[in-house]
Amino acid sequence: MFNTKMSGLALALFTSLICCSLALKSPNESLPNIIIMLMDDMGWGDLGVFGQPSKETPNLDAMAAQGMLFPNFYTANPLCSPSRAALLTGRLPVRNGFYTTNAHARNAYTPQEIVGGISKDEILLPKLLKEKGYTSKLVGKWHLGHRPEHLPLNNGFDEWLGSPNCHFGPYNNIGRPNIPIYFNSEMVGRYYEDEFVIDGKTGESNITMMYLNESMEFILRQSKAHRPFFLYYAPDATHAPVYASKKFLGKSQRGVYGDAVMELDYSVGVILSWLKQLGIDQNTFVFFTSDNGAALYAAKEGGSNGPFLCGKETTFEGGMREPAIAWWPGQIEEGTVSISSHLRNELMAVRLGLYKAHYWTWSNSWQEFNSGINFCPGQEVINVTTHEQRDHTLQPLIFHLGKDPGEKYPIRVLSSEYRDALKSISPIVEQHQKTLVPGAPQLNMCDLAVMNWAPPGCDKIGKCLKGPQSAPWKCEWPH
Ligand SMILES: [Ca+2]
Repeated sequence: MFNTKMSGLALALFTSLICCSLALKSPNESLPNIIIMLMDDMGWGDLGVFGQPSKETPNLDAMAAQGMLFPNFYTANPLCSPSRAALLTGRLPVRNGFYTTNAHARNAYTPQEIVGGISKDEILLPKLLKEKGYTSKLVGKWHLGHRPEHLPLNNGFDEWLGSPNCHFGPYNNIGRPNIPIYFNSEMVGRYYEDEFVIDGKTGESNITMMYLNESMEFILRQSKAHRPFFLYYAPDATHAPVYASKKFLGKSQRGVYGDAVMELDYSVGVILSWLKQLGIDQNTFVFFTSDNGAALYAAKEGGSNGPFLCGKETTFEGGMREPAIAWWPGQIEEGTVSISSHLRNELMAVRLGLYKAHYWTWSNSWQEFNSGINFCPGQEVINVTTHEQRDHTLQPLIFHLGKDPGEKYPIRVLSSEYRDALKSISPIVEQHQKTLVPGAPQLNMCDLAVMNWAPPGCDKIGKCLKGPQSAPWKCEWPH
């Protein structure tokens, strides 16, 4: 929500780890490969290592045992596009333009009709790495805009297999086109068609396996060529409509969502084994996380945020705190846990040490809530999970996340603990507000003419469609 703001913690961590490592190495030593595994809508509570009772993530649990677990890791934003834009730019969505000014504190992203996308003025991680000689590949969902200038190969990546938008559908290709799948700079098909089918009834799809094979082929090719690589592995099977391949369907205790988690866990295991088999594990930094918390409103198609309040689309812990594991044999000590205090500040909420202050609260509107959309099912907390945007800026709600990770018991305003916490947090908020230079908002305008009617390469496979005339309007973001 303040989806206009957030922390660049994710990228700051990667950058500090990687830059330190680069600085420590002599010029003769090869540069470390980098793999960021970004899950879609997977929650903190979906991993066995964080207590998921079904214990269906043995590979991620082993990865944590061999590496470093981050129980306090935050995304930049509780929604796909702004979170991913922040990850790749290292800048808050309000700075990199992934927000809207059409209404106050709304969640905005890049559906097919969005006109904007990642600004040409932003510097993305693969662009920085290219200067060091890296080859970069995206496997999976992009979500930083789907018009040609916004696509991955025009923003620092060398290769891509995946889609520019969420795999919503199927559509009829008349009022709305099915989302294309790209191979590098040209489309090779559309979701729900040919080999990219997702069976709406069973949830069966081979796409996660396709992404795994593509990732392994890329790693092998770079390894053989002795070229440093950056693999941004961003499969989207845990985003509704969730899907899994036949081998995994029905195997979990948690329905198709759990099957998708099992398949992704399997894929992570295969990739880590592949690195070992190729003898490059000691020279590859792997970081696993998710773009936002589990979508509780998706009911059985959504995951778990463990003990945390609410989920995707909210700035409560369930929306912002993500599962995270760093793995780099020989560099990161086995079985370590990082609980270092960190700072995350934005207009809606700020965390400092164990204290979190909410300056605004909102789950979703009464209108939406009454129509059955609930971002906090079973977790209504009076004056906290509010259904109107409630302004607490004069007297923020403060929680102690150590004693109260579920954000259910605000600290009494008249207590010395409250006064002390606020005294520490206020200067940080002031500093943030004083230094904030908002980017031009990219998520304000929509237009049906910009949808994926005729992406590059459509003529070669007979998949070009005819769209309507341009008729832009101000996008509406309901929550
Ligand atoms: Ca997401």
